[in-house]
Amino acid sequence: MDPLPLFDTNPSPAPSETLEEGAVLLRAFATAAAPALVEEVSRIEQAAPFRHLVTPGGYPMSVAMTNCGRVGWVSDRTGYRYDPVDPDTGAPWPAMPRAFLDLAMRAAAEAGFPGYDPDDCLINRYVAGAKLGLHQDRDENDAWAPIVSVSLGLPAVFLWGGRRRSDPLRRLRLESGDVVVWGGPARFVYHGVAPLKDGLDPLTGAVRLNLTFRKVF
Ligand code: MD3
Ligand code: FE
Repeated sequence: MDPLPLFDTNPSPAPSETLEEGAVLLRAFATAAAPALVEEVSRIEQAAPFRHLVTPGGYPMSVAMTNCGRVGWVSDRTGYRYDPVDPDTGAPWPAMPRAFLDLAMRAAAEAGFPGYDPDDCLINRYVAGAKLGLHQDRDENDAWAPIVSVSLGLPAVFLWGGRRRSDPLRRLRLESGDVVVWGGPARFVYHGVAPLKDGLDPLTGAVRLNLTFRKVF
């Protein structure tokens, strides 16, 4: 009998795939946990409702957002920041659920970033037509720790380029349960999400949810 492959700790059905140095795609890594994660999102939104943040330029984003964790990412006319208080409720953000933390830690470790301890989970909610323009995530002080992204519900086309806005874009279809870990040298690539196509997902209905875990401090 063959020895057990003790070196392979990947519990996902599909092998991991390196997108570029520092960026790892874990197909279906969150599929088993997905119903529990979606359930936690509905609890979080009861305390910290989804809202359309306004950009510094004055336009409401088409993606609705909320957060859980020690801080939350917010945007308003004054700029972008991580805030320990939800400006819409005046209360601290809901605590990060154990199931969120557990999944983010396992995914980060799988991608080569052990001991991940995220401060924020930003939750993005897309309906048909919602999109995220090309941007970099650069409001975090820790520039090496990964951002762990978990897709739930309707599929989306994720766009990512390079460290310059003008770098060519690649397209990647992300489906429910897919996880991408962006760390180290991949941390500052430009990325965005193409307008969501309408559809119905058995878990989320007419919606795509994306969790992005962030190490802020
Ligand atoms: C690559 N969210 O919240 S997740 C965001 O699907 C964001 O909602 C998208 O971009 C979404 O900021 C994309 C994948 C992702 C997230 C953060 C990254 C890729 C990244 C940060 C650096 C590089
Ligand atoms: Fe981003």
